[in-house]
Amino acid sequence: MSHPSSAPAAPARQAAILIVDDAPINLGALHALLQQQGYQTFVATSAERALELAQRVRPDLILLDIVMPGMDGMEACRRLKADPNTAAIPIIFMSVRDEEDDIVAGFDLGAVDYMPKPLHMAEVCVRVRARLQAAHAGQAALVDPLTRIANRRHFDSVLAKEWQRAARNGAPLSLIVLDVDHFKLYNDALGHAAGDAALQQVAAALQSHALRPTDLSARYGGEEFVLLFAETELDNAMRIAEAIREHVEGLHLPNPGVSGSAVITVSIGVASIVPSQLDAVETLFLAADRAMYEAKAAGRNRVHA
Ligand code: GH3
Ligand code: MG
Ligand code: MG
Ligand code: MG
Repeated sequence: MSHPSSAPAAPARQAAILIVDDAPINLGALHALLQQQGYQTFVATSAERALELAQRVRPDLILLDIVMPGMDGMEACRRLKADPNTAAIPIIFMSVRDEEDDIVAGFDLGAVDYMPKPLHMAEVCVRVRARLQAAHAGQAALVDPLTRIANRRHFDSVLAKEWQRAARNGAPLSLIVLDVDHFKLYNDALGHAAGDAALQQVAAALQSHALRPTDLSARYGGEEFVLLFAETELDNAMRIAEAIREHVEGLHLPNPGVSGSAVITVSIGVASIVPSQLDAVETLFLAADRAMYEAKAAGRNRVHA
């Protein structure tokens, strides 16, 4: 697909839609319609093939037929929702079986919508657009608008899940809590806009050290950030924390509010725990937070555990 070079702004990324139906005539009609609407489309004529494609292309939306030979759409939905890589993809069921029971079962499995067949193409367009917008808004609710990394709400929900998972697996969970040093003085000297820009740079530095898909960096509030590492021992987390501390210092963002040739630095607390059923999830956070305050008290621009 080509875009006219005179376009005023870069076009938003096309949403990718996976269409799953064993009847080629339905598949063809939906494919033509959605392509014409400007979506990137992928098609599968079986649930097995759909699962494979969903893994590979991570579509933004799946239109899923229910009655298919082999695995049916209900089972495909169950498997998509059970896999963390595909669980968040919204699914719209399509079926001639429009009895109430099927609709309820579909929603129970985590589908976001249900379109009875025969499909009306104008209605398909409206529903697809509505679901993509809702998913986009849902994503936005998890992101800090200034730094574009995860917000506190998202972090808290991931921490709760990772805590449970680590408790089941007997694996260590590590947490970094990071606070920008003398940031009030930076704001006072250079203004709030410069402060915002500095926070964006610190967030980008932090995120560049969250390398594995399960590592999560987040802005916890103000000038405080957190980084969560599953299956990570304390000494590894300490190494990463030290690399982040050096990285931020190396940004050389002068802080004229502090005497001398001071630059923006961060104080970092690190904690690691193998969760048990007896501990509360707050334990880990409190330990990292305490270590961060020790780093402050010891002179800032350092890592404590
Ligand atoms: P310390 O080294 O002890 O952490 O000192 P500090 O000045 O960083 O700590 P303090 O808690 O006194 O001040 C935090 C400052 O961070 C005050 C606040 O204006 C600033 N801040 C918090 N959120 C934002 C933001 O979103 N943008 C900007 N520009 N400043 C922020
Ligand atoms: Mg069918
Ligand atoms: Mg603070
Ligand atoms: Mg601070």
